Amino acid sequence: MHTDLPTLNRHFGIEDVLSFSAGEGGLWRALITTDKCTAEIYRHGAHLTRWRPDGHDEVLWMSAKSNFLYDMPIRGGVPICFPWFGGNKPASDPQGPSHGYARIRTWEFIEARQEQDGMTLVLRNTIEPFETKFAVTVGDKLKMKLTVTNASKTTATFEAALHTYFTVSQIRGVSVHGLENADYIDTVGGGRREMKQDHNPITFTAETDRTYASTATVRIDDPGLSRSITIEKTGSNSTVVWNPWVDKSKAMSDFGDEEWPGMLCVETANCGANAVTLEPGATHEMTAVISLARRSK
Ligand code: TA6
Repeated sequence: MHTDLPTLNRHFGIEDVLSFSAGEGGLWRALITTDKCTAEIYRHGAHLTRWRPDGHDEVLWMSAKSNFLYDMPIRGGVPICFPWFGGNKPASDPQGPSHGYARIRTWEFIEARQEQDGMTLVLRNTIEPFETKFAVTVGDKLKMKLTVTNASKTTATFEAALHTYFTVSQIRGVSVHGLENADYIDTVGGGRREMKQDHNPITFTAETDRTYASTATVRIDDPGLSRSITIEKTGSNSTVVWNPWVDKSKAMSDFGDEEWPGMLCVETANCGANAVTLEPGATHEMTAVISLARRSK
């Protein structure tokens, strides 16, 4: 583990491309600037907070009220939910945090490399009994890969999500395509209602909190920003769609009361019935590739 920023910069820094510095709250972060994009990723939670491809608006949404504290999650960007999702903590850890430990742990930068499709950073962490790696490639696309290895001598089960917050112009004017006719669990209000999406795309008129059983590519159409965002994935059987709307936004101290119209979460996940069980020594990979296209208003 690098003990100080000068050492980290000597080891991985690339002049005018990749540097490491103290960000919000003094938490260490990598800043990436290439001809294709700018990006920012924190060591805390291996948390990608910004990705803006050249010629586009910022793609990831961040709350102006986010915490940047060593024992709290960052609100926005791409929180890594692991080794459980939401409140699905194991009986052995009844006080475990919402969405598990990965997003409130300090990860370690272990690799930085310039590739054809962008700048790749790799971070690692041990979250017993798992060894985890998070590789993020930022260019004109965003590629994320969560690799989980069962380092124990018995089978182990986990849930995971790349809980991606997207910037949208106005949630009421956005539609989500690719989940038509898919089964989902509606968890608004803490319930669990088994539902099925009809043949229409998803549109938003109230708090929305749904876990879809789907491996499909999803597209967010945002006429207000004249763009669509496509999320392709592998190794993921769940897609979570979330907007907190009015009341839930007010109930979160790290989420501005008026921020909900400008964000939408579409999360690449394995949760609930799609939790992953690994034999000793086995490895699972989940990837998401996010790309943008311009669309007429
Ligand atoms: O992904 C949807 C969800 O599970 C919602 O139920 C809501 O709780 C959201 O995650 C944020 O959770 P957090 O623990 O980050 O406040």
